[in-house]
Formats: sequence, structure tokens, C-alpha cells
Amino acid sequence: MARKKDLSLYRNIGIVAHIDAGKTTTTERVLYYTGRKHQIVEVHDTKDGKGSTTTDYLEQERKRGITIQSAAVSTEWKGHQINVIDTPGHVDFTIEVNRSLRVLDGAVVVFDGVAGVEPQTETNWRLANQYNVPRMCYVNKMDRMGANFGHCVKGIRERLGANIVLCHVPLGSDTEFTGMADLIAGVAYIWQSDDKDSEWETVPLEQLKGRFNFATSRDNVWIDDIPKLRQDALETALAIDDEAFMEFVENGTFDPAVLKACIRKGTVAGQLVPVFCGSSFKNKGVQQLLDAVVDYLPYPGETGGIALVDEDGKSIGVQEVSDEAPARALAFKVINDQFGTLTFARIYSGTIKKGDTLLNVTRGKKEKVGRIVEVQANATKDIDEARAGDICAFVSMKDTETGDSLSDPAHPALLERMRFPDPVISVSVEPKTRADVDKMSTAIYKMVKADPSLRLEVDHDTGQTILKGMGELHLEVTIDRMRTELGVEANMGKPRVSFREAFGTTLERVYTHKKQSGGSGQYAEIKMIFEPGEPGSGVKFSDEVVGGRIPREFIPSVEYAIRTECKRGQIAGYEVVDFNARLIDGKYHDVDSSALAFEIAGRAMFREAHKASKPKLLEPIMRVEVVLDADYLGEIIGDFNRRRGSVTEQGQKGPSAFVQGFIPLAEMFGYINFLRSATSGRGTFTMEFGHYAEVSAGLVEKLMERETK
Ligand SMILES: Nc1nc2c(ncn2[C@@H]2O[C@H](COP(=O)(O)OP(=O)(O)OP(=O)(O)O)[C@@H](O)[C@H]2O)c(=O)[nH]1
Ligand SMILES: [Mg+2]
Repeated sequence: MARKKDLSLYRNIGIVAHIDAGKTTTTERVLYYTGRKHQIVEVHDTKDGKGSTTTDYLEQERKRGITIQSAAVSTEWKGHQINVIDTPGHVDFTIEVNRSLRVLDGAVVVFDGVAGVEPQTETNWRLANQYNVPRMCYVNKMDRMGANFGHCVKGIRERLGANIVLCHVPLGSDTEFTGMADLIAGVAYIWQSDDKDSEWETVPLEQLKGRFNFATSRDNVWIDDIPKLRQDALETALAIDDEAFMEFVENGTFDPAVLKACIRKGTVAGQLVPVFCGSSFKNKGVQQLLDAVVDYLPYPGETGGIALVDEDGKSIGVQEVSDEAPARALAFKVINDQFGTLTFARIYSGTIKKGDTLLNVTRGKKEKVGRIVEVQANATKDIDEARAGDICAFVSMKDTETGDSLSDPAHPALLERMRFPDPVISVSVEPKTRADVDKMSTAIYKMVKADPSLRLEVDHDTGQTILKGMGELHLEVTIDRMRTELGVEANMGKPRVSFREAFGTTLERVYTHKKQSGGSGQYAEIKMIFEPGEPGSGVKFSDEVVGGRIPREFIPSVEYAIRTECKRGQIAGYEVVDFNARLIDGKYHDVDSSALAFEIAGRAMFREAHKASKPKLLEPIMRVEVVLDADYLGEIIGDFNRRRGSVTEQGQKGPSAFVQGFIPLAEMFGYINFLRSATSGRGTFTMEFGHYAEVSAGLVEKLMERETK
């Protein structure tokens, strides 16, 4: 069967932003204006459990009024197939943004017109940079009191470092927001009302002069500046094409089609970021945004193919997006519910049909494609095949996990991997009732399999199940979803910090394991060097034994011993990270040496070496931003210091003040309560993981004492 719609008519886009910027609200409008939906549901109207927006359908999302998991919807706009993924803005669910950006071709970054650039916007922007995702900006909430387009645009330029081309200028703000001037088309759109079906009038820019007299003086300045801003926007865009640029500079003329082509070329190449504005809530600007998605964001493959890698993750080529090439897809999300397993995949090349067999190249296992479905938020529709550029889901795959490469078995290939964040916080989890005991471990395993930013461990001392995640909300939501989706109830212990341990110095040691008890004994001697590694370098083991001084078959036992024993450091039993373990020499005995003897030696060696290396305790340090009334600034800054933190930046954000800095996670529990009482309930904060840092020696004991309470 031939392709129904040409690839150039596809747009796979993500909507990303800081929490509450209006992503879900915008997605609802997109579905409404494209005719997919006949009613709009407001995010703040879903808390009573009656209604639901299309993309925030989980119980936990409705109750909290926030997005937790990314949800995909498809729709059509002016002959184009638009696949949209609405992502969460809360930092605890950043994995959802991460995996969406990995498989999308473009992104719309949404801003709250009052708050401007916020911490999660910066994080998501960096992620989009990592994955080379072309993007455009949408300054939403222009109808809010204090909305300040200029402040937001300045943030996009300065804090995100974007080379922007200003496409829209708002007409008024707050209750006076009535539309926008389109600097590219040379016209303004003026809405008659806030109603979702309100019409807009299209007016040449020249006719705007004298038409408005806004209460906020900066809103009038925008109107006065339109000729100059337009000149700037056109120059920035046309600079992509030398010839068009010269024509414009010399004669002041340009071809509108060439202008658009320039913006498209610049955006797709990541050189330009077009900026738009509107108010999704007041139904202004969403249709224009959709036009821009079609005009400027890339179709699948327009930015080139996907990198192919070898087993070490090194790039070895590129897979072009094409129907004719062998089938290659990346699984980016796995969900389990009462209906079974759904494996979401982005198809990069080839065609995958119902009944095909694919090879999971990451795991070396074959997977049968039983059913293929198109997913519309929480509804699925069976389809017979999926093609290059598509995002679909496979039903009932057995072994495939997030990040795995699926491929035509005759042409196996690994696609560029996804990167997952490290969990920094942990809780113990216990079944709530006897009936939950048996089911809990399977259920929790399923939750962890679906979310690569969770980890499951067993406490060595207590035998308790330990769940690690990105934050308190993340863990709470996971346990609650286990109840609603898998019917298993569990209780969570107090959240704890995921500390880590490291080697303090390089050292060389010999360890001899010798045991003589009647018959054959045990004998193994090893000589090793341990070196602290760079942060993030992981645990590396190297076998540097020469001349058969330790028989080959015993060396894996030493490596196994080191890799398992390092899960439990000598300071307080936390995982030891980032070191090189070099096995350089040893001795054996023909009769008494065995794999077990070498393993025992390896374990003892590790314990002794780590203890002797002046080990370090590492703690997660969080990047914290507090937004508050300037009156409370002094108190909050003083508190940063009390919490062993440091302030890196402070300033003004619209009508509010902000403080940014770093605070150890160990000092952040219950921060929200402190902030509320210190700011009479008017302060808000966000935090995300920054880095691990050494705990000063004098503090280790005090911290550990507090932890074990
Ligand atoms: N005044 C105003 N409010 C808006 C606008 N867009 C969204 N909101 C409101 O802002 C709140 C958050 O909107 P959401 O659409 O849930 O924001 P989000 O970006 O999806 O949030 P998360 O998914 O939790 O990160 C809701 O109460 C919306 O009604 C807007 O254009 N103007
Ligand atoms: Mg949302």
C-alpha cells in the first residue's frame, strides 16, 4: 500500500514548558479549532472528577490540575497531519519531556506571559538543544494582569540564548489584550470577543496607528515600534538567504514566499526561533500558532535522519527517514494497564505491518507485532501498518523497554540512545494489607519498567523495598497510580536523600584470602589500584594482569565482586560511584584457588580499599528558584544560607522578585511549609537536581544521624 499522505505533510510536535504555562490548555484549543473536539474543558474545572481535558485524563492529573504523563493526540490542520504530545512541566516528571523530545521533530515552547522564562523552561530548552529539536516560542497568558511580552522576549534572548525572529507583537495586555500584529504577514488580527468562536478582523499594520490607547504605557510603545520591529524581523529572517537579504537592504522589497521559506529554513536548522503570542484561555492566537507549526516546523526527516550507534553508543552512521529503508523504530514509552502492555514507538524508517516480527536489537530478542494502534490520549484505534515518520504503539510486546531499538531482523541496527536522569530521593514501600503482599512486587516492578526515572532496590539491612525517584511528588504519584491502575495499595515511608559515596584518594592494595579447613582450602591473592573517577564516569574495571598470574577464568569473579560490593559503601552503606578499579597482579594455587575464593577476595579488597581511601560522602544539590514578593527577600536569602545553600542570582520577574541558588536536597524537606509561612502564602518555588557534591567531613556524622532517625 502506498503512503496516503506525503511525509512533507506531517508534523510531530511536542508542547513543552514550565509547569502551568498553559500547555494542556493550548492542546485543548488545538483539538477544538482543528475540529477534533466539540467542547473545550478547562484544566481548573476537572478537580471535582467530573470532566477531563483530552490529554490530562489520569485521576492524579485531574485532581491536581497538572500534567503527569505526556499524552499524544493527532489531528489535521489545512491538509497536514499534526501529531501533538502534551508534556508535563513539573520537574519530577522531566523524563516525560525527555523521551518526547527524543522522538519529536519540533517543539512549541510555551511561556507564561507574566512569569517569562522559568527554571523548567530552561531545563527543557537544554534538553531540546541536546536532541537538536527545532523549536518556536509561544508567549501565552497575555490576558493576565502583569503580562509583559518584552520581559519574556528578553528572557528568551538572554537566558535561553535564542536567535529569535519576532513574528508577533501583542495588541494590549491584561484585560485589554485583543490580538496581535503579525510582523511577517504585515497585518494585525483583532478579536471581537473572548469567546472560543469569536471572529477576528484582519487589518493592515498601517491602520493600527491611533486605533488603540492602552492603559499600560508599554503596550502603546509596542504599537509605535511596529515599523522598526518589522524591519528588524524581516532582516533577521532574510539574512538566511544572501540574495533576498541584499534585495531587501538595497530596495526594501522582498517576496513573501521567500520570507517564509527563510524562516522555515532557519528554524529547521536551529538557527532561528520564531516568537508568537496569544492567550489560549481567552481563545486568541491558537489558529495562528497552528499555521506557524505548518509553516515553520520540520516534517519527519527534514532535519536529517537519526544517528545509528555501535554497542558503546558511538555514532556509526545515519538512518534517513524513508519508507524504502529497512524497518527501524525506537521504543520511547511503555505503559501497563488493565488491558496489557502498550509500547509506544517512533518509526524512523521502513514500514511495519501487523504480523511482522521485529528484532529488539538492544536486548537481542525477537518481538512479534500482534496489533498496532494509533493512540489518541487514552483511546486507541487499530491500524494495519505504521510507516517512517509515524508515532504509534504496539500491543503486548514482551521484552521491549523504554529506549530500546526495534529493527527489521535482517538488518539489525541500534539507534541513538536516550539519556535518563538519576533519581535523587528514595522511600521505603510496604504493602498496605495482607492481600497486597503478593501483588506488590509485580506491580511495583511494572511501574518501574514504565518509568526509567524510577529505580527499585532492596535495603540490605532491613529487607525493605526501596523506591527511588525524582522527587516527593513523583514517588507519591507512582504509588497512587499503582493503586488506580493495578489495584495494589501500598504505604510509603519518609522520603530520604539518595546519598552516594566515592573514593577519596588513589590507592594500591594487596589482599590475600586464605582458608585451611581440613580437605581442600581456599586461596586467592589480588593486587589492585583504585582511582577516583570524574563525576558521572561510572564504575570502570580493567584487567591488567599479565603472564597468567591469575588464570583468566577467575578474573570475572573479581569484577563481579567489585561491581556488587560497591553498592554498599563504607561510610553509611550508600552506593559507591565513579571510580576505576584496576586489577594489576595476583597469585593463585593449583588446588585451592577457585572462582569463589577470588570473589571473596574481591569483596574484602573492596571493603578495605574503600575504607582506607578516606571515602567521601556525596549529596544531591538542588537548583532552587523562589518567586516571591520583594518584601520577603531578606528572609528567604538568609534562609538559603541556613540551609547550607548559596544564592547565585536574584532579581525582578514581572511584578515579583526571584532568588535562584543551590541548596542540598537534605535541607529541602518541608520547604513548602516554611515558604508559605514566611511569605504569607504568596511565595512559590521549584527545584531540580543540579549535581552531586561532597559533604564536608565535619557534617557527615550529623547528617547520617538525622537520616537514620
Ligand atoms: N489567564 C490565563 N490563564 C491560562 C491561560 N492558559 C492557561 N491558563 C490557566 O493556567 C492554568 C494551568 O494551565 P495548564 O494548561 O494546565 O498548564 P500546563 O502548562 O499544561 O501545566 P502542567 O501540565 O501541569 O505543566 C490553568 O488554570 C489554566 O486555565 C491563558 O492564556 N490565560
Ligand atoms: Mg499540562
